[in-house]
Amino acid sequence: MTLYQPFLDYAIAVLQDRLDLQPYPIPAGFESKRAIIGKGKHQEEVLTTSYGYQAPKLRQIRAAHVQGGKSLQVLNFVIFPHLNYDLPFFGADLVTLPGGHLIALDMQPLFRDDPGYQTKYTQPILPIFKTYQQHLPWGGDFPEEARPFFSPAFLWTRPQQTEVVETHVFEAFKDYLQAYLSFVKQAALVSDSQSLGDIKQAQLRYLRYRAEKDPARGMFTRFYGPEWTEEYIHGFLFDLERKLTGVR
Ligand code: DBV
Repeated sequence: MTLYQPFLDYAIAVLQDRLDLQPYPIPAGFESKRAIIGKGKHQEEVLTTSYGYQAPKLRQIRAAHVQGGKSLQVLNFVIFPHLNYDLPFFGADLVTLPGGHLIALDMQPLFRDDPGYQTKYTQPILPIFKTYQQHLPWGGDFPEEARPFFSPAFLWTRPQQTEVVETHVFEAFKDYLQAYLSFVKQAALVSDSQSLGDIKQAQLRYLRYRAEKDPARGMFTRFYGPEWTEEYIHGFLFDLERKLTGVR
């Protein structure tokens, strides 16, 4: 059992329990991908597996799970709501590299600076955030340009010990996901055209940023080559633009 497998298992079980979950198509060749990296005694297999679901209010629920031995484990898990809901994105980036663990967990807002939006989607999360803050201190250096995409309840931390990931981070992940699913349950259809336009723009802004700045691009390119990587990013991980234009 690798470090983030329990996170993935938990998420899928809870989603199945609380949503009318359907599969979301994963383009051929991207469900599972292997490479051998390193030389001689240091050879290691890196396996990337993908998971995709959808639900009535949620356009795409997807996960990428990278397993490459003790010092290379990643679970990137994002929920993209349909464009006729003002729901935030659920974003989890759980990363273990030779240098240590890097954890990002948030309900990523569509409208970061709108007080009404904060009241609706950030304030209810702040008590959960504060519960974990003492065990999961702020992770420091963080790309300034990414700030608009995170809420004030952004859990960003770099635990030294794996045990902290297995305990506090796992508990935080569960609480954030449960809270997100409560938001989903409550979310009402948006129908006025001004709001719909704003949501679409905010979704595209987020999506373009993430596709362009994907911190995993370098890693995937080294393992699987540039062609596979770009297609994985634009055709699966961050696919909204293609889905909107119908380009394949
Ligand atoms: N990050 C992804 C996807 C990944 C992934 C799809 C499937 O968006 C993994 C894999 N994240 C990943 C890896 C690293 C990070 C780092 C492998 C380490 C990169 C490296 O050090 O080589 C949150 N993830 C990060 C960082 C941040 C995030 C802030 C540090 C990167 C840096 O310092 O530049 N989550 C990430 C992020 C957004 C988000 C930037 C922006 C909206 O939601």
